[in-house]
Amino acid sequence: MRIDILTLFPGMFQGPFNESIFQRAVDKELVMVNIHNIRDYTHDKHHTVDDYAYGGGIGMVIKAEPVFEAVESIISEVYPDSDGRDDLPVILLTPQGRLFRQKIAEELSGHSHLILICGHYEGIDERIREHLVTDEVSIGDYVLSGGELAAMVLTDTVVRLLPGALGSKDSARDDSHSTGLLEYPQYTRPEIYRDWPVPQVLLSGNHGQIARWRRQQAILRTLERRPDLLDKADLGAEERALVEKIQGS
Ligand code: 6GU
Repeated sequence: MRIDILTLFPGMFQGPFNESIFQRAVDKELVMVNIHNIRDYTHDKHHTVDDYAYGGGIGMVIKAEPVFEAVESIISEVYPDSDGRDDLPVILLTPQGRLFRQKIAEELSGHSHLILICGHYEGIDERIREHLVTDEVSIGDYVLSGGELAAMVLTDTVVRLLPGALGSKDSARDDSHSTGLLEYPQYTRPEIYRDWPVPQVLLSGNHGQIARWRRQQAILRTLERRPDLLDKADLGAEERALVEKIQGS
């Protein structure tokens, strides 16, 4: 997968992409991430990326030209023989976008190429939204000072889903949210820490019993903390009945 990120603050992407699972995915060539400074696509002496808003008001607006030029130059570099591809997501990170969820990450992880545009200041020229962007994504109902952190969140979430990114010991299968449930509690050695023992069932060696306990814990935990998730969770008839019994009592 190739991910191109357009930003006014390329330095923000230093640290997070050079560690851990993400770096492993880069090393294994599962993903290539290119950070582009929007300022590099300006032509005037002052490298102007923003300007006053027509109609007045406080705050500056990101200009259309450098953003169009950046996206078009990436597309002509990657797809020299065509005008790009109809299915290439060009995603604007903005609090006005659709709410980012695991489902969207799964959908995006199926593409071979993503272009992400980080919004900033008071806004971005509306023609970018209308004629360049194919999707707008927000990572939650709060306001960040820019789309960069949101782009990192999206990139991290998508990259760890790529086959091979997690290594054989880890797995995305039981992740909170991929099952529609929160994850079950985990323990490692020692068996008793202070006077807190590990639940006996986990030491039993009975894999069927352990699997059932974990599933039950995941359901109870979701019921306690995020009951809103249960409506859409993939539960068996017995599990559904258990939840309704607890909810009803
Ligand atoms: Cl994508 N951008 C900004 N600026 N704030 C946000 C956001 C994005 N998602 C949540 N808050």
